[in-house]
Amino acid sequence: MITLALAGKPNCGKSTFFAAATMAHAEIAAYPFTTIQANQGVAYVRTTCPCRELGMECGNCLDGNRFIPAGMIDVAGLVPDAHKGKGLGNQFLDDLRQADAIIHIVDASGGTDSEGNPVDKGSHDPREDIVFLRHEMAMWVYGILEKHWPKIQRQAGQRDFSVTDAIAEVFAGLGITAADVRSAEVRLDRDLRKCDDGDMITFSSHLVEISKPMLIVANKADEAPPECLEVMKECGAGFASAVSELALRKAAEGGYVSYLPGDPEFTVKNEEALTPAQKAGLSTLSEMMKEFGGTGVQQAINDAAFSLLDMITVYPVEDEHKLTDSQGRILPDAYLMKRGSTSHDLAYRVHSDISEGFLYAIDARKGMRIKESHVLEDGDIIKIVSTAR
Ligand SMILES: Nc1nc2c(ncn2[C@@H]2O[C@H](COP(=O)(O)OP(=O)(O)O)[C@@H](O)[C@H]2O)c(=O)[nH]1
Ligand SMILES: [Mg+2]
Repeated sequence: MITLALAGKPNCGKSTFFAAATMAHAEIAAYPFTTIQANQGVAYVRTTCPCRELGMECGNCLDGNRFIPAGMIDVAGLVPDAHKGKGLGNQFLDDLRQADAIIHIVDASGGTDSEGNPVDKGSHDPREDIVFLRHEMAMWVYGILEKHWPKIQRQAGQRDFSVTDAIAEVFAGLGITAADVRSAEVRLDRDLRKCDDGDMITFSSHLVEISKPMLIVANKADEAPPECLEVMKECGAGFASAVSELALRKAAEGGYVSYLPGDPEFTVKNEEALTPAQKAGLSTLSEMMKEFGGTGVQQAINDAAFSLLDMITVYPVEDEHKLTDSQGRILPDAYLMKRGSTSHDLAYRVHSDISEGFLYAIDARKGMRIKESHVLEDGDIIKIVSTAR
C-alpha cells in the first residue's frame, strides 16, 4: 500500500483534510498543535473500475468507481526551524519517514502566519510556506548527513569505499534508496568528497525532492482572496477545500446528498428535510465546487498516486474468462503499482510463493500469454500461472 503524508504548518487544514479523506475522527480546532500524535488512517485513490466497460457488475465498486486504499498520515504542524527541535519538530519530521509522497497542505487564504496563528486574510503570502517546508525537510536530511559526514570522509580514502553506498546506508531507515542517492548526486554534479557545507545542503534538498515527492495543495480555496489563488496557481498548486469535502461526506453519510468523493458536483436527495441553514450551506458548497471543479480533496489524493508517484492500477484474477478469484468474486482486488512494473512484480505482490513458482501470465483482456518481463499497463487484468497454489 502506498502511504501519503499530509504536511504543513499548524492550522493549514491537515486534520480537516485527513478527516475528510479517511472519514475518521481527528481533532479539528483553530489553534496550533491540535494533533499531538500523528494520526494514521486509510484514504482511497479513485479510479474507473473496468467492470462496466466489460459489461459486468463486480460488486466492488461504486457506480463504476473503484476506491483503492492508501495509507494516510496526518503529520502534526511543522513550524519554521522545526529541524532544530523547535515546536515538536523532530518527532513530526520522523513521521514523514514512512511516506512515499507528501501532500503539502498550504493555507491559501493567507489568513495564518508562518507559525499558524490567525492573521487577516490575505496578509500572509502562502508561497513562503512552500519555501519553508522544502527548506525544513532539506535541513532535516542535512542534519542527519552532517552527523555521519566526518566518519564517511575518513573512510572515503579507502579503496573500494563508495560514498554513495555509505550515504544510502545512513538513510536506509527513511525510505531513501541508493538509487535516490545516486540521482541526487547526478543533480548536484559535484564530487561528494569535495563538497562544502553549502553543497551538502543543496545535495540534501535534491535528496528530499527525489525520495519524498511533494504535491502542493492550496487549501481553504473557498475563502482565499483572488490574489492568493493567483500566486498559488503560479506555483502549480491544486486547489482544495477540505472543510467542504468533510461537510459533503457527512451529508452523504447522513443521506442528505448523493456524492462520491471526487465528483465535481453533488445532488440534494431530500430537499424538504433540510433546514434553511442547511440549504444555504449546500448552495454555497455547490457554488464553490462549480468554481473549482470539485472540492479538490480526492483530486489531490489521485494526483499524488497517479501523477507524483506514477502508479497504475492492475487487477489480478484467477479465472481469466470469468475475471474472478477462486471464490467467484469478480475483479476482487485492485493493486496500485509503479508504472513499469512487470507481470513478475505483480506475482510478487500477490504472494512471494506465486512469484517463485511463476510460469507465465495471461492478459485476460487480450486472452494472451505474457512473459514475466512483460510491462503492465493501467487497467490490466492479469492471471498468474504458477507452480505454487
Ligand atoms: N475555510 C476553510 N477553513 C478550513 C479548511 N480546512 C480547514 N479549515 C479550518 O482551519 C482550521 C484549522 O484546521 P485543522 O484541520 O485543525 O488544521 P491543522 O492544524 O493543519 O491540522 C479549522 O478551523 C478548520 O475548520 C478549508 O478548506 N476552508
Ligand atoms: Mg491538526
